[in-house]
Amino acid sequence: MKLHNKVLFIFLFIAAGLLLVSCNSCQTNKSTVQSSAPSSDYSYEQVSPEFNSDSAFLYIKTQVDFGPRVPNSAAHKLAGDYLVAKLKEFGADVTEQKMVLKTYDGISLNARNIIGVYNSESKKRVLLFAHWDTRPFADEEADKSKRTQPIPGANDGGSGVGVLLEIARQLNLSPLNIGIDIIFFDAEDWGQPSYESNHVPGDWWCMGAQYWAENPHTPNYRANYGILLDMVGASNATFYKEGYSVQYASNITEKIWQLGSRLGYGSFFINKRGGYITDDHVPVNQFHRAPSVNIIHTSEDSRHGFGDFWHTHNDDMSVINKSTLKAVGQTVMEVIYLEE
Ligand code: AHN
Ligand code: ZN
Repeated sequence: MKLHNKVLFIFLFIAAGLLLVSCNSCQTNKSTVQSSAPSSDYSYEQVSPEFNSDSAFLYIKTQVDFGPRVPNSAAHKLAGDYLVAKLKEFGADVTEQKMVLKTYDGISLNARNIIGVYNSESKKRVLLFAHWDTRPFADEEADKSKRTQPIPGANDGGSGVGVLLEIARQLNLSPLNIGIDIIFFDAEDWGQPSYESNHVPGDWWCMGAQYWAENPHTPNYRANYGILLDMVGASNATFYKEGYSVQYASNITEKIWQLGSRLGYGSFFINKRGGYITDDHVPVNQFHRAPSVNIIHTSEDSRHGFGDFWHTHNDDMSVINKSTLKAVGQTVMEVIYLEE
């Protein structure tokens, strides 16, 4: 080998070496948990695609912009049509249950449960659900004159739906082989207002979920498990292991809380028991449609345990926080993408 060929050879050898080193370094931040996430388990590698909290935020804002989604109102009709259109856009087979439900005060509600199905043929199924209606009365308002007006329902109603719409978008981009059913239940929030003194006996909360649990969209519907998202968008939200969730679905409850921590969201998923909360997962559990977990924000800093803005006019977009949406959305996605 001539001298200048030798120099060229050595040069190429060094250049190739440098290229290798730079390629290795550009891969170091791939597929590990985000470095911004506090206290994450760095040995855990996320399998699910990235949940986009900007997208979830926008889906909440769009719902809120319709106005309060109270059954029988124009805003309710428009918001319902929007949810059907989005689920279709994201590749789900959409069916609707339209039914008339009687309230504690004898009003007939034109209610709709909105159901998006992925892989209807699959036997292994996961049910993801949230309520999409908003409370017709701000009964937790301090000012009595404001209590009879409906709430914006950004967190209570909007947040669970917004997170599930973003999961639907991701399911369309990165399809799973298992079956996924997304249900937006109506008429959850029509419980008798706390300012009324004459208590009317009956189950006035969760009426859409009760209807579906008794009359599922497919006969003998069963899912391996279910996850309910209720009030999952507020800043510094805390999620405790809710009573019925532990009673009916302890394994999946443990799995969700463990994965939440491993992904770096341990400040949201608190490893402690919470109270029993009447919510849409109760009829779903009681009728054995799916052992179901409720991810619901509770805190000790308010009178009722659901945060100061709960069932008030303050439940608007200003309470919604993208870090919370990300924590919940990514954790739920991790649970379902691990099923593959
Ligand atoms: C009760 O207050 C009995 N259950 C809470 C369920 C709920 C209302 N979730 C949102 N709004
Ligand atoms: Zn509510």
